[in-house]
Amino acid sequence: MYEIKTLGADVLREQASDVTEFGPELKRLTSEMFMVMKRGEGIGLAAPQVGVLKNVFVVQLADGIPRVFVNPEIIETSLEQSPYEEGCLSVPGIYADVIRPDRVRVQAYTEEGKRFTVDASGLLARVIQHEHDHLKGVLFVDRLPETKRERVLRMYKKRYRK
Ligand code: QAP
Ligand code: CO
Repeated sequence: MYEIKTLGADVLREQASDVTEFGPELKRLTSEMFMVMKRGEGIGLAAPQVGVLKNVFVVQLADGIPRVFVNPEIIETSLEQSPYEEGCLSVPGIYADVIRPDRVRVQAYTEEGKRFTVDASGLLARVIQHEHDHLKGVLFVDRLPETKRERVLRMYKKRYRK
C-alpha cells in the first residue's frame, strides 16, 4: 500500500514524467491512489504524493464520480481569478486561501489511453489546478503571499514536531 508523502519529502518537489504505457500497471496505480485518497478523506491526489513521479492524478468530489487524468495539460485558463480555501493531504492540517483562475480547459488521457478535453469550473477547476501543480513539484503553500506562507509553514512545523 502506498503512503502519503508529506511536506519535506524530496519527491514532492520533482517534475513528474509522462505515462507511456496504458496497461494494467496504470490501472493498479490509480485504484491504489483512490484508496489512499479516500482513506485520507481527500478529494484529489497526484501520483507524486504517493512517491510515484508519473503525470497522473485522481479526483473524486461529492458527486462520487471517480475522475482520472493521465498526462494532463491545462490548455486554457480564465482571466477571472478568485480565492478559495485549499488543503492538501501532503500538508495535513493546513488550509489557506489560494488565488487561481476560476475556469480551466484541460486535455488529458483516460486510463485506456483515450484523449479527452474538459472545461472545468467551481471546485473541479480548483482541484485540477492544485493536482496539476503537484506534477510540477509545486505545492499550494508556494502560491501564498510570502507573509502568509511563512505563517502557515511555522504553524505546520510547530504541529509536526509534536
Ligand atoms: C486539493 O486536497 C484541494 O489537511 C485536494 O487533514 C482541496 O483532498 C483543492 C485533506 C481543496 C482545492 C480545494 C487535507 C484531508 C484533504 C488535510 C485534499 C487533512 C485531511 C485534502
Ligand atoms: Co495536494
